[in-house]
Amino acid sequence: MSGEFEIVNADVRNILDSRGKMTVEAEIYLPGSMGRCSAPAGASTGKTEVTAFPDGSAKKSVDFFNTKVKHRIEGLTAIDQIGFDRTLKEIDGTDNFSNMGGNLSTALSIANAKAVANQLGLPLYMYVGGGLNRHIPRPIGNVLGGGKHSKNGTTIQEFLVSSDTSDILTCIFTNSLVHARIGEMLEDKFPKESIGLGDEKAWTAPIQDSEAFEIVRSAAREISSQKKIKIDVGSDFAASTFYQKGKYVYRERKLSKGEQIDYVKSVVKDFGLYFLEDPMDENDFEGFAEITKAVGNKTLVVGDDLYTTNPERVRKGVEMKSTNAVLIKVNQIGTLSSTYETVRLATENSMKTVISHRSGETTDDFIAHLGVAFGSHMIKSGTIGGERLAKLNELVRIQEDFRE
Ligand code: 2PG
Ligand code: MG
Repeated sequence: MSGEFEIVNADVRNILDSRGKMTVEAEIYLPGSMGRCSAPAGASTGKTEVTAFPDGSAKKSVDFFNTKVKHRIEGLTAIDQIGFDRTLKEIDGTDNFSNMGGNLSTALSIANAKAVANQLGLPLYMYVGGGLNRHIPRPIGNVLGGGKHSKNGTTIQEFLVSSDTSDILTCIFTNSLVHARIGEMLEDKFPKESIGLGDEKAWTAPIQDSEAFEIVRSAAREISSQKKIKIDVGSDFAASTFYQKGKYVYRERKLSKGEQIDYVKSVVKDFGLYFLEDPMDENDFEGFAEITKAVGNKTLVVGDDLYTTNPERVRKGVEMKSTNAVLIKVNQIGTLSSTYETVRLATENSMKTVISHRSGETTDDFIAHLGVAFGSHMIKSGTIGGERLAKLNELVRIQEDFRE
């Protein structure tokens, strides 16, 4: 049995991500199959994420692999995913993957799972996730934004939409119609200027946050009434990115913690937000809890930088009732096994999970499979752009399997 799943070769190379920056791609070979995975990279990273690359260098990750990792993982039994991931941690020797880089460990860990799934003749979503109920997550996508994902955009990072239909193709197409409508609205507003796209292909323009909420709501309403599909609106504040010296610093004003909580509550109410990510600084578990208490019955309050897919931090969030949902990004924690532990912990404590892309992506579609395997409530993966649609179109294909 173990022969069939023995790692006979492993390789890593540098490739480019959607921002044109270097990342890593890993390949794990078994006697009769291969698994390949490339890792994405964030721009608005949480402080407690594992290190993406040693000294910020994707090339150093490859060097580390060739000298320290390759000979140690060749010969391992790939079907023991926990053992494989534990070995990666041992080789790295730190608690945040700062020697090999969490992007290398992510690529290796997922490539290993893909190799086994391929050897078993199963899609990745069927192989991963034992004990969790499989479910097709509903796509939510960024249509307008700023923050660290563009220059001179809004202070708030993302304004998102999610069409409330279980048919994935209809959902992602309707989301993209809202994106297109927003483009037209911005063209009308700035007839003499060219309007750009941010890292995730959401529109970016020199507008105020309040105006962005208005634009997204009105575009969503228009498309909703045309298509007769309810469209939910959401936002990722990524509040840590504009939290400075105890204040939330917007372009036009600075808010104290109490004022930020009031402001967040008011936008949730005024714009009927269904999805609300990182409205407070990443260390303010208590501020999150206040917001969840106020709006959590109707709104998904999601922790991203707050939790960084870390089981310890999610445990704290459960105890403090900080949120009712967790954003899941494998490269925040560095391995599939640790990610699974976080998802299981969240699910057992009635927190919903939202699987997510990063702003710098590759065309790898593994998050579509993990979202299904983990029974995630939603998948955040943009609305347009090849690297975003690689995941969303894969979800269209996966849904066909569920219908057979
Ligand atoms: C986020 C992500 C993805 P980044 O904050 O949720 O949208 O951005 O990958 O830059 O952390
Ligand atoms: Mg976020």
